[in-house]
Amino acid sequence: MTEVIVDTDIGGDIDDLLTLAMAARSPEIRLVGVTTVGQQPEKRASIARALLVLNGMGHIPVAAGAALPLSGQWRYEEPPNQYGDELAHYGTEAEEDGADLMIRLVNAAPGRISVMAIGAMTNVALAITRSPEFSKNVKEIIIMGGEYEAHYKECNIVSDPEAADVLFRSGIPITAAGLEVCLELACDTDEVIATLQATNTEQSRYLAVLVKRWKAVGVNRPIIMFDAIPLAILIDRSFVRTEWKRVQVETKGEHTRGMTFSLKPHFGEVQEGEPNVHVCVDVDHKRLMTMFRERVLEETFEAADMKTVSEIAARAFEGGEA
Ligand SMILES: [Ca+2]
Repeated sequence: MTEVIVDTDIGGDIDDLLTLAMAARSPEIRLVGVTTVGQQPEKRASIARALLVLNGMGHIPVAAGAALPLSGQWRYEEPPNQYGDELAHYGTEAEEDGADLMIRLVNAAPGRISVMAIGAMTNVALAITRSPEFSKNVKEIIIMGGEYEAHYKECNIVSDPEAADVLFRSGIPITAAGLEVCLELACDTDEVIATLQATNTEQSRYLAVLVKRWKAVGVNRPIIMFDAIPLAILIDRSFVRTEWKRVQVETKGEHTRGMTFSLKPHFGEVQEGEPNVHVCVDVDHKRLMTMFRERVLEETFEAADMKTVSEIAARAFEGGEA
């Protein structure tokens, strides 16, 4: 079974929360840790930990990670919008930060753990630079990040271009879902809230409250489940079709800083350097949205071997990390 660390800026856009909920309800993977990145990472960790506790997974370590990008300054202020004081007591209790938790888990199980990075790549870059063994020991890193069809500063890369650059140069097997393959994963916010309320479980009520808080900030678009694609890849790689490309991150350009770059040759030119990223070029959006609906919104999905939340917890304890 695929063992997964979710590295997330949960509390910002709402898809992180809903994706983590789906990860907790997916028997194909085993969550082994959650790390947070972004402004006020402790509050983000509380949001994640409360969700895990609701799923009987309170023993899974959650660590607050980088509060600042490698450059020392975020592009704009974006404190977690879904946090409420009622979540304060779901503290992380972790003494290590996000990067150190990643390093500890990955280096203790060489070749076994995948990292799903769905925020800025800061924690991942810190893990790579702090531990010489990390890059060799991590199984793979699957990211939501970049834009591979157009010139666009996708949020997870532009938030910390230097960190993304460290990752893309690391030699770690990388799969990337760029912005262009995510946009079809849109769902109506009010319908999501209504469905969660109708489902009326402990988890769905929690999710509904947080989706409402996110909506109240005034995001002028539907929910887009960007971050569900890396999870889908971990559940079943046939969700996507990829192309093996050489990807670099622009860190200096006046107009291009934070863009991902991959040469599209007109005359057979070959880009310098070896391919380093499996870039998603096609995604089965319909199948993914059906899975999201069954597992998170309606909770109608019951895997044969995962009938109750307590069984989910029991499975996780099998790994001995409790
Ligand atoms: Ca995210």
